Amino acid sequence: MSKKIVVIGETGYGKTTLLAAIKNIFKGEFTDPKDIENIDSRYDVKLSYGGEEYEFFDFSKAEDYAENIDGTEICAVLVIDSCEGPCSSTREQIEICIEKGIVNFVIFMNKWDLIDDDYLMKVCEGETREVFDEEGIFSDDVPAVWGSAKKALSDPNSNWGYFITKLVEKVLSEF
Ligand SMILES: Nc1nc2c(ncn2[C@@H]2O[C@H](COP(=O)(O)OP(=O)(O)OP(=O)(O)O)[C@@H](O)[C@H]2O)c(=O)[nH]1
Ligand SMILES: [Mg+2]
Repeated sequence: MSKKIVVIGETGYGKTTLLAAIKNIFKGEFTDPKDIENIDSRYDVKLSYGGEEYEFFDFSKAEDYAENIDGTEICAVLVIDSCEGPCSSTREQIEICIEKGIVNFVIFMNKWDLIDDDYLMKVCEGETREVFDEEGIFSDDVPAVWGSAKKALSDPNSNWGYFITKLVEKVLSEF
């Protein structure tokens, strides 16, 4: 049976772009094939890794969270736009995941390409961790990976692609 992973995050933070990059780098397939250029479309990605099948679900629409998360997911990847930081929907989405029984989270600090100063990235990551702590998830246990989904999508063989590999391997190996 496939292991399931949900990708959550505020609209425009880069969930669908991240899934497109993952699909490319891990030579996965779309369970619902759509034009890769059309990043507004909702699609899910399936890939094989280490003899296991994994399915990633893109929950771009708020109502999807409650309906489609059933707690069997091995983890939720929270995509943060590092220029914006966590927002009210971030908290709401984390709460829904917890209510549904998801216990593992990974933070993807996206849009690193737009931020020159690592200090600002650290501040943004810290603000995101605070939300987890306030929701009762000990944030020291939540891995965070910095990267750029957009850069990784356009240049998968670059360091940007490597950060996506790191993110996915963390997700697949830890949970
Ligand atoms: N500069 C930059 N832009 C990015 C990055 N990732 C995504 N974007 C852009 O951000 C915009 C939103 O990306 P999407 O992947 O559609 O975001 P989403 O989270 O799926 O949004 P919804 O489906 O509306 O919830 C697009 O214009 C992307 O090209 C990144 O790493 N860097
Ligand atoms: Mg989307």
